Amino acid sequence: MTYTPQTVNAPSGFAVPEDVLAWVAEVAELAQPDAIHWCDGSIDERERLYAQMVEAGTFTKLNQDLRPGSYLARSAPSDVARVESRTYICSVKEEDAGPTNNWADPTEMRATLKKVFAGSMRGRTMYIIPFSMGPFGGNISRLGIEISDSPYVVVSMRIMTRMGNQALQAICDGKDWVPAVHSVGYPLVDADGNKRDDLVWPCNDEKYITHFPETREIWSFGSGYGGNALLGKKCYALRIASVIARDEGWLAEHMLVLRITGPDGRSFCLTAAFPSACGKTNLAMLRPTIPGWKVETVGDDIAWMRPGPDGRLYAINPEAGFFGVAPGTSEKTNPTCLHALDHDTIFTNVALTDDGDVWWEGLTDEPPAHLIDWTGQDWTPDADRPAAHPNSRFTVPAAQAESIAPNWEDPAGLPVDVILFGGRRATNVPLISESYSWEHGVFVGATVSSEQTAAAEGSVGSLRRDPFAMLPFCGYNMADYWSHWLEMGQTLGDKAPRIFQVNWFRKDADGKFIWPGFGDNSRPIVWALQRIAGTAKAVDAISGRIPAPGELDVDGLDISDEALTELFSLPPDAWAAEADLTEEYFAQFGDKTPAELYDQLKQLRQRIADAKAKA
Ligand code: GTP
Ligand code: SPV
Ligand code: MN
Repeated sequence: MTYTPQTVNAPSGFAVPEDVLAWVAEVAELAQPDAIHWCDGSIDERERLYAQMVEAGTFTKLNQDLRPGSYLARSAPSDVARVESRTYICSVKEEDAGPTNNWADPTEMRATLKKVFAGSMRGRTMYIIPFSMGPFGGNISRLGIEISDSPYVVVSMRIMTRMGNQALQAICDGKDWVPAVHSVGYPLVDADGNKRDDLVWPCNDEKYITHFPETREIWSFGSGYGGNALLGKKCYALRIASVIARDEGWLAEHMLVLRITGPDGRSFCLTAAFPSACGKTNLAMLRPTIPGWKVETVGDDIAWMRPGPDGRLYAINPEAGFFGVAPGTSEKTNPTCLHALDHDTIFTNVALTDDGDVWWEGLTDEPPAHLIDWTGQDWTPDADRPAAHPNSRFTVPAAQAESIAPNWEDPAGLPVDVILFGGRRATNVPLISESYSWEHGVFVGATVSSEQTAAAEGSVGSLRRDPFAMLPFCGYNMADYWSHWLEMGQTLGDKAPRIFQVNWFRKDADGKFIWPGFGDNSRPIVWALQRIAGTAKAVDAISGRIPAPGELDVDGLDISDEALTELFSLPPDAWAAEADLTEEYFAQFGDKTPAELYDQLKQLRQRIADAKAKA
């Protein structure tokens, strides 16, 4: 097939800009699809794709009495999470990607991509997916177009972004857009015209998730899963957007956004950066166990934040849906989330019950007697493997959460009062601790470590540095990113949000979580808000300011004094060892590491020395 800007099947009624048509034609010429479909975002279109995927075996229609409008997809066992080892930042200069990213020379990567994309869509339909990250209007939201040969990506993007005609119209009106090209890399016809059957989850063993920060382009090959394939999410809203944000003076962050209101009616906007599978979705839908407090959800994974006309920092959720971790979600841990999944949800890699419903580890105390596991095999409770993949997920419209904030789609965003940084730490890091200053907060963010989860390939449980929970998502040199955060503090001045560090995951000697977590996470958060309101007391400690004795509300909580003490214990020797590791960590960024962070390290060491002297 030969494609030109005139023959890419552009929808009538839209004055599609020449550059869009030329780009679509160029990708079509390269990938050689059988057909091109421009997605309008309609329900008709969605229903056609759902039916087509059921027919192809990609989707299993769930019991429509139990889960109306809901489907189950099982991915290939080799395609279940983000592949950080195959994720590249292709900046012109290697130092602009920095030591924490995989760098590839842009010219070489373009040549590689040309090779793998050549004919990669043969026998398939190429979908043109116009989308907006963020609600239409305002000066924080931005547009994109994803080209993909995966109908699973189309229907997922319809939930996760504002996808379809309204986004295309905004692009026709001349708004800036980011191009993103995706192929599962499994053509159905080879160069000689030989056909092969499709797979239920087509993908390729060779994967490339590539970003070109200077030209703001995304190319992804070989995976159909999550952040590898829904290119509006991590690729655009974090990796490319973090670069745009640096250039334009705003922040693109791996953060949930929520509004929390106290008994006196005062509301606060809170954002929180936790690494993947460390509790953002759960906190975003928190049901406080402290009476009189209420949480409303704005976003569960990404925040775009920009200084507003009054000099405060305003946050939007650029997404329209939740792509959340299923295992562990239950009536006890996150009822709000569970209820959102009652209908119109796409489940990926969870288990199927005999009555056509879904199940995952942690959903119920007792597993059902029989299931079809995420690989499609029979499963019984005596099996020595999980029924749902540890990174199995749901894709659900954000509006389906009963906790959704009434103003969650305000394009102007919400003014942020408080920022939390956290991770999974069995030791050392206290339940909550207040930063001494913005610079100290940036130091805390820059030194976050967390135990690795199943959200990416790698060894689950091992401790790794994950600064600002952005390790896999920062589109440029991490040390330059820290400098950008320090500059933002200068811009915001005394209107800057206050920064706290939290850790829900401290364990006792038996390896059990000390803190009950979930709804009770409202307790340290309320202390933080009372600090901002000036009504709670703190004491200076190694990590920052921690609640003065009796200041953390543990009313009605069954927790011993020893456990509480343990949650805030800050062993100076362990902290000294961490400080040494931090110095080594900073050293790998050479002279890019901001002097302010070395100054903070010095102050930390002073506090450690003071604590030792006192002991
Ligand atoms: P991504 O979508 O990968 O960015 O993850 P996330 O940060 O949104 O993580 P999520 O809220 O889905 O939580 C992941 C896992 O952590 C789930 O299995 C939760 O049950 C568990 N979890 C969340 N909050 C808590 C908590 O307060 N305590 C404990 N012990 N576990 C928690
Ligand atoms: C994460 O890994 O942080 C996610 C899931 O939110 S994915 O979209 O696959 O990146
Ligand atoms: Mn995430």
